[in-house]
Amino acid sequence: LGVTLVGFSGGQCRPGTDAGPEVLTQAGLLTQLESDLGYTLHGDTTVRNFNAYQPTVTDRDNALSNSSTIDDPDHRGMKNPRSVSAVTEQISELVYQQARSGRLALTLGGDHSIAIGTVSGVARAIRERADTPNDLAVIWVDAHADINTPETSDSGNIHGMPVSFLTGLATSSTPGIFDWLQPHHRILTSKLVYIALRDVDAGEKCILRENNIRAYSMHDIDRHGIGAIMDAALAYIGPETPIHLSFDVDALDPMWAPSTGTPVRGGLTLREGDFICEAVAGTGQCVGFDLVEVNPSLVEGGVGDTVRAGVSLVRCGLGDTLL
Ligand code: DIR
Ligand code: MN
Ligand code: MN
Ligand code: MN
Repeated sequence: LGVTLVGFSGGQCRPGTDAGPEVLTQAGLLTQLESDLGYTLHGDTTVRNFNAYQPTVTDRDNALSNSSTIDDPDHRGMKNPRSVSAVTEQISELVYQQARSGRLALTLGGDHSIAIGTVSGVARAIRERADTPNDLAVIWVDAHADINTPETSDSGNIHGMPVSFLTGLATSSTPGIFDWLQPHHRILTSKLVYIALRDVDAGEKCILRENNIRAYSMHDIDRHGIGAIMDAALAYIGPETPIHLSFDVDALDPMWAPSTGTPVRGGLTLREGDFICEAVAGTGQCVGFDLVEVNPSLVEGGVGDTVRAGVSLVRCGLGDTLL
């Protein structure tokens, strides 16, 4: 198992998401993966504070700045664009190294912008690996589609844009702002499947429709049940295709996961979330897994419920079985 712990919150506006990996590991998650599930952990099992990470600044705007904090003005409406670009570039390389070695790449976030790094790193590794003939598929479990382009986004928060950069629907050649993303990092829109959507922006709905992207909303789950939805999702992807599961904890109903930046009512039960993870693990095709958007600083009563939910999701995704 290749572990990457990403303390980062620059893809959205609420501080605290950077402490997600800390609270998950303090709850014993990594120890449980070793002792209960029998994994050997590789990678860096200490949390890295990517909020403090300073990008190498080469562009004209920043050459003038002498301050110790990054001068990172908005670009095409994106907030913290240089910081998020530099952090995701580094994550991409770390996750690539793990996936290239044939390890399942587990990343604990951090906000969902970090998936620009995780998915790109895994996609690149899978292209190079001889044991994986097909390109990577991504199952994005989220209340949100995270497929805004900089131009369609109302918020400017990059955690609402990772899928557009990963699919090439958004590109940038501006130095220091996602110009590192190359074709070998990208995934096809035809290999993307959404589950648990219920808060999709108007511009994102157009993008999903125009690109004929496979999406299962909460309505579909209510109508058919999570078992039938997972059967359909996995049949669409096919049995020979490696899968990256990117799980935003806000896919769960706030009853189960209240400590997250953008909770939306009417979400998955914890059992439905666990079932999704178990179903993906059961295919034997899972090569990458992210759990993101756990924010310990948001809820009066503490982060306990959300952490317990997160631990459960990761255990299920890594092959824990009920019996
Ligand atoms: C919204 C919210 N669609 C945006 N996105 C969130 O900012 O682009 N993603 N919260 O997780
Ligand atoms: Mn390959
Ligand atoms: Mn979300
Ligand atoms: Mn998300």
